[in-house]
Amino acid sequence: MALGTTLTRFLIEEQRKYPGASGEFTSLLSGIATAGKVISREVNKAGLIDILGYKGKKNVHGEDVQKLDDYANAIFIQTLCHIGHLAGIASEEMEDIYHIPEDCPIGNYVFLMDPLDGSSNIDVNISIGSIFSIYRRESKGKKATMADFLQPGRKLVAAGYLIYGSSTMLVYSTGHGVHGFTLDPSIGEFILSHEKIQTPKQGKIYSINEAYRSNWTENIGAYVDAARKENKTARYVGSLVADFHRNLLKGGIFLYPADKKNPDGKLRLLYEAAPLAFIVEQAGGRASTGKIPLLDVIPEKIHHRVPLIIGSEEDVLMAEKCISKIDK
Ligand code: P6P
Repeated sequence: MALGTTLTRFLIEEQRKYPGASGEFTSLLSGIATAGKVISREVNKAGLIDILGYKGKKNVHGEDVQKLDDYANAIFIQTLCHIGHLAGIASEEMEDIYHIPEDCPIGNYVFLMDPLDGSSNIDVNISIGSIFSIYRRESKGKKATMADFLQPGRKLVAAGYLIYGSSTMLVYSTGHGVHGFTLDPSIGEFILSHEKIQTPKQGKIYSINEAYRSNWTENIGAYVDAARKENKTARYVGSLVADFHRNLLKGGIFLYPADKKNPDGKLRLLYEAAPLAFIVEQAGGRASTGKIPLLDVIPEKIHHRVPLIIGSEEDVLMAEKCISKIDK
């Protein structure tokens, strides 16, 4: 049986297409793939070893930290800090910037991640994911500065996610389309399975936690009622990467609006919303806060939260129209 196109081969062929390419992305994305394989192995045996259960620690947002969150965070740092293309790392699981150690070469990029999103689903065997972003650094000194991280999504040079589900997939874009690779665990290689992903312009799925309806501060309810009238079906996993990935492939819309409890929304701009917005725009979809394009939001702090409406272009436009109608 033919091997198919491995991630390594695809990266090399992509690099050849752009003569100016320095190979930095090739080694960064290879490092991300390696971290993904290690995390996939642990996630897939999480029920068998004592890696579950709360570590008794809370993350910067006051949420209980599952051991696997910490583990995934550490694996990405260990895998990427030696590559020599990063000046710093920021993570949903870390309060401050992680500066590349003195004994590692410093590079021109910064890496941001949600190392294991949806981790509350780990012990009930629901798909979870890692989300990542890469920006070119703006500062010139030896150490990365906060300004290197507080960049709008419009300035992303690469972004993507790993989804640990019925199979483990790596989906990423460097601004030249979205490509998906499925891990073949028998050979430990990511194989190209979804080249040039384009998301349908309209979908049949809307994805939102309707339990919060009475708390929504925008009139998202008007959109949900419109979606029901269009006979859309509701699907909500409660794991952002799982909901996003299904909608990316099949079409649909995911909404996590602001509410009275989370006036800025729950999801993080830098670690979740911006990278997925970059991916969805590259796939022909749309992402916004409901008011402005998501990629234009200027981060004020590294744990900046933002409302997120993302998915098929026509569905997101419809949601924005419903919201703006009530505003006028
Ligand atoms: P709720 C998981 O904790 C997460 O950050 C996302 O993966 C998911 O989409 C969202 O929260 C679910 O939040 O409030 O509906 O349980």
